[in-house]
Amino acid sequence: MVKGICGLCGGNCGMEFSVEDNKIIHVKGDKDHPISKGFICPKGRALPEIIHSKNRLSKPMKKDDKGNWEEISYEEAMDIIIQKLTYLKENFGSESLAIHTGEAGVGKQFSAYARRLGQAYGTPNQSSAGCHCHLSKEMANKMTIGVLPSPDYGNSKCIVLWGYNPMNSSPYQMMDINKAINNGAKLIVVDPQETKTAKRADIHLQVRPGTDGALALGLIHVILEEKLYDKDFVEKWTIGFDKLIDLVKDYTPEKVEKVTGVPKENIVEAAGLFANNKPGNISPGIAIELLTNGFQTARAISILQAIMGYVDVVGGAIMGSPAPLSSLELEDVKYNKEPIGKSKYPLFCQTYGSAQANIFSDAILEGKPYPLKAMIVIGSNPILTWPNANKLRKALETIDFLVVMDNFMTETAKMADIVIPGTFPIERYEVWQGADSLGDGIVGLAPKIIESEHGIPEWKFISDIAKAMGYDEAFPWDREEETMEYRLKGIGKTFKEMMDIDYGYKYRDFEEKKYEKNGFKTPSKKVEIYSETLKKAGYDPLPIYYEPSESPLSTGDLAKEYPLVLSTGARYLEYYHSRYRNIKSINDYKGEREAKVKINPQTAERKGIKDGDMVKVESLRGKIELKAQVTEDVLPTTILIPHGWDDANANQLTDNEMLDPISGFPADRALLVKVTAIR
Ligand SMILES: Nc1nc2c(c(=O)[nH]1)N[C@H]1C(S)=C(S)[C@@H](COP(=O)(O)OP(=O)(O)OC[C@H]3O[C@@H](n4cnc5c(=O)[nH]c(N)nc54)[C@H](O)[C@@H]3O)O[C@H]1N2
Ligand SMILES: Nc1nc2c(c(=O)[nH]1)N[C@H]1C(S)=C(S)[C@@H](COP(=O)(O)OP(=O)(O)OC[C@H]3O[C@@H](n4cnc5c(=O)[nH]c(N)nc54)[C@H](O)[C@@H]3O)O[C@H]1N2
Ligand code: SF4
Ligand SMILES: [Mo]
Repeated sequence: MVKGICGLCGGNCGMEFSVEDNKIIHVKGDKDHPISKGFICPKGRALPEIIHSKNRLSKPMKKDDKGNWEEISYEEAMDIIIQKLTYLKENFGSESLAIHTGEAGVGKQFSAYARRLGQAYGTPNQSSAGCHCHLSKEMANKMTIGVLPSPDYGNSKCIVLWGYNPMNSSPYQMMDINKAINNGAKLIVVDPQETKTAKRADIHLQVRPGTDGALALGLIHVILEEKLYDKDFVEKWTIGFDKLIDLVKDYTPEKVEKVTGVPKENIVEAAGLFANNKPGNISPGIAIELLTNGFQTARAISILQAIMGYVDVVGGAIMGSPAPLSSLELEDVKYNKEPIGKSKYPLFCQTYGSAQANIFSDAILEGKPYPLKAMIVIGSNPILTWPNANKLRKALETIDFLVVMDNFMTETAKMADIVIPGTFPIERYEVWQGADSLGDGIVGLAPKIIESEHGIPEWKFISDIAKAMGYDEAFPWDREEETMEYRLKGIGKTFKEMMDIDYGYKYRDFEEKKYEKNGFKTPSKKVEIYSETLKKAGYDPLPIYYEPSESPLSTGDLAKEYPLVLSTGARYLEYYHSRYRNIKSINDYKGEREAKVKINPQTAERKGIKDGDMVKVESLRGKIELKAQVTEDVLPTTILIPHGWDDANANQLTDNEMLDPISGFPADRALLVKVTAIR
């Protein structure tokens, strides 16, 4: 048995691997891991089957003029790529190339290398899964309290899971959540769906999708009205509280019930529960970000937590910081053009030095703001995950040059000119980071468990392009161990030292109320209920609520034809975005072998739909056909569809035009659709 890290998701569970002849024979969760403590999920258990799948890509491939695939050598693939990148740079400027790393790159080394390649080549169009994940709420929290805090579940007295369902999405966190509940902590769930977790909650606030911002202001209203907030904290550590009082004045439980659909008694009760069971914390999930009002919603939720004084205390929301690894950013990079999206979403693009990939299809199809001619996509499957898939498909059909690096022939890889086989995390070294249940930061080096027999290590592919383009100075490393040595220098450890530790070491001990020493990491050093930064950038400085771009209230006429509110993408434990539909044990796990739309019995009856019937779901962007799952878990006004299925692609319904005005995030969780039975 060799110890290592699963790496298939961001959970970094500890695993023991039985290896024979460079093959993984068996895996099991390792009790010694300080965070996962022996837990593994169905994806982790299927790791040997995934890694050794016969469908795995094993050779670089090129599409010929007729659209047929031809296996080619790595050297030939490189020649084609280098020739094309040189041509593009000379004729259209470096900015005509975009480099995107997807979810598979989050917390993995290759996303930082890909950025470095983009910088060396001179394209500002570097992007990541952060264009539609995590960064909107992170930026909202940065601008409000300085960092996105993480909840200390184990010591909490009131846990609020807000558009977050860790039972499916972060199952390794359930041990701490269950422990707190067993110790008497209250549980509040905000979700349009009555999930298993919602069924266990003390209160389930079953919102209309996309109205979370109004609910947050309603909860603040009750807390202010009943004077339940932390007066000392608010006085000493916030700016703009008086303006908050004005803002929430109107958000009475009666009004908020009308907007959100949550009964007013539940709003009052939830506010009391959150305020009277100290300390509490709120976990905002992806659901509150994938909205056209997501950024301000994240701010309202952050402020609700802060005025209770729940930040940076045991059992509250911990303000940690990542381990100071050596940065892979090149310094003083100058670009000829701004990244795509900068003029529309300046704060987002500036904060993250990123383009906004959700509108790449417009740049490809219409040359707006300038033409995008080529893309290198590593560890992402945009056709199934980016908004407005019909438009994106058209764009990728017309793009001059598309390179996809993946482990499988995905819907996006099928559209590429060149496909490069990638590796899995256990086929390379990775630095992983996490925090134990006390909030202490842990950083570790995940060892390479087997050599890849098929794939090209991502860092090598990126580094080979860079070297062939003449950027040796920016990419001085020849061996993977050297790249890791460089990264680890920042934390004062050598590769060997880190390899000698099974599961990392604590780089930070938890310390309460760090803000008392240095203030909050905001311009005013206080919690910015009112944000000058937002005001200067032309946005509302307060956490205002406005209706989603499409909703029964904001677009009443549209709602006459498209009367149902659709939320897409709620996670299933066994699948990961578009991954693993080709893995037998995962398909067998619960027998969910196809996409199904969740629909309330009343709605189904009205439309003559029975459980298991095929139905058509249509939005202004497109339509898909899939099976109905008739269930009381959703309200009559709302339907839910999972994403990631190629034969019923939820993103054919989503939109890339009306995006969050601050972050450019798409409205994947609140759109209008109609459903009809197929006869
Ligand atoms: N198994 C598995 N785990 C994953 C992933 C995966 O694909 N599969 N993806 C990973 C990634 S990248 C991410 S970002 C996380 C996301 O993980 P979470 O943040 O937990 O997100 P979801 O499960 O997508 O949604 C959580 C809940 O939000 C509810 N919801 C839908 N619309 C709304 C709304 O408008 N308001 C509110 N309040 N709730 C709403 C859904 O019903 C769902 O129960 O999961 C990660 N973990
Ligand atoms: N409608 C709707 N759309 C959504 C969401 C939603 O809730 N609703 N959620 C959004 C969110 S939060 C996110 S994060 C994005 C994720 O969107 P993507 O980033 O596109 O994620 P995946 O579909 O998991 O695609 C990852 C690809 O990388 C490959 N891969 C896995 N590991 C590796 C590796 O180590 N190396 C390489 N080279 N390839 C690898 C996989 O085979 C897979 O094809 O989707 C977003 N899209
Ligand atoms: S939650 Fe599952 S997929 Fe994620 S690291 Fe743990 S075992 Fe692996
Ligand atoms: Mo995500």
